[in-house]
Amino acid sequence: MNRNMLKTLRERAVRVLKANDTGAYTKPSPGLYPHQWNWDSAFIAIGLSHVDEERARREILSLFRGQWKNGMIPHIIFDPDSRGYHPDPAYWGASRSPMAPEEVSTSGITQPPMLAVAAWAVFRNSKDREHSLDFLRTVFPRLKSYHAFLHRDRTVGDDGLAAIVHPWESGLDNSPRWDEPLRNICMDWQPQYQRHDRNVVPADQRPSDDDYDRYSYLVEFLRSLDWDEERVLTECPFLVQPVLFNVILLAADRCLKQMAELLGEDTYEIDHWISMLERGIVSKLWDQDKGVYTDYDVRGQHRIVRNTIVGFMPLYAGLVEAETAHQWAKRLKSGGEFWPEQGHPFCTVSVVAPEFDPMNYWRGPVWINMNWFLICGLMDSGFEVEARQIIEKTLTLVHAHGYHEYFNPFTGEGYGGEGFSWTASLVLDLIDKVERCD
Ligand code: 2M8
Repeated sequence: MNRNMLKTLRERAVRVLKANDTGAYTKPSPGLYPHQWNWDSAFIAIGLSHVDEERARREILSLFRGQWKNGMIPHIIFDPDSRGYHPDPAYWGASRSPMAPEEVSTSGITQPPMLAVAAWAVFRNSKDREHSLDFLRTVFPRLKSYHAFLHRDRTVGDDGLAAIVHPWESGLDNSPRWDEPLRNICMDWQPQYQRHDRNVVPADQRPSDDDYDRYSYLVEFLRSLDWDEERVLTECPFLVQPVLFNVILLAADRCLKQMAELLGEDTYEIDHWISMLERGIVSKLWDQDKGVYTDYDVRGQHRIVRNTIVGFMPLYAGLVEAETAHQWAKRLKSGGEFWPEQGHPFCTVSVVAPEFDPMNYWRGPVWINMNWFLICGLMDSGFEVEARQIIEKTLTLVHAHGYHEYFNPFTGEGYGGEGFSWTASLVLDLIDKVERCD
């Protein structure tokens, strides 16, 4: 990749992040997402660590403003001055829970726990050793309490896997993986709400009305339980153990363990979480017939078999044997399923799957964070050449089409929110990876 291109990409990425910066945290894309999101801030901090480490630390610290007394870090912390997002704080009614923080308004659910991964990356990329060690000392107990919440309040049975209670907790909201568990919800009432997202983004790029009815119904249902986690787990009609969420939790547990070792903290509990999760993912989510990983629908009591990019995500946590990793690397590259000929890697849903839609949100388009997970996984598994090729393709896509939320895998056209923060921040991280390889 030529230096000028990398320079331009870096400058533009920094500009996007500055434009979305509120000082304490960065909005994902202020028009569409005018508040702070959990895993967005984690991705953002990873990118910021390459340009401004103090600001990267602040991005992470800002998320703890919203931490609940049971350890949960909510998926949204609301900006009191921003309107025009559904569901708003009143609709969530999070304050009905005695666990919710008093000073800020938040949602009542969480998101994939990328935070410890980000905190560890920020620490490792830091040049200011003293401040970054102080930072680790501050975040460690809070992160541990977040992970304890997930391992304690979000596990069902004894398989060690964390369960989610809303598709928004998966981060891949309208993925075809949730179609069936969502349709199986019997809605006892019609939720009352108004969508705002389609004032900003065309309808064919966003979830359907039926999806939104079910998302909103679930929020109303969980609100009616006053967000009592015990009741949430036993009564919520949507309960799923997702591959990606658990793979991220495992990677994050491992980062937490490294922090503990560095700080001289006991690792007994974390070691237990790690071994339970490793076993749970491999024994429950591996689909021998399909040769990929699947999610598990706890309410329906069966695996969710859909042909999406998520099936390959255990590469990110190094859970895949060399032979399988080799086959996957080949499958991802050839056959046009996830990487169309003349097009851009990776489709979030296989091109041959009936649900594939190149324009609609999590139902086909390329997302930079999904590419990033696979790039990291390929690199860690020794597939440097393949990883490098995907980095180049990803950076070329953003260079040609801009910092969009997601992209058409055939044409590269950008969709969704404009000036999207995690696209910008992960571009910064990919540039760093390229420069390290050179
Ligand atoms: C999208 O989700 C939010 C709800 O959380 C929405 O559609 O309103 C998802 O892509 C999610 O993964 C992301 O964190 C969020 C903000 O970028 O937007």
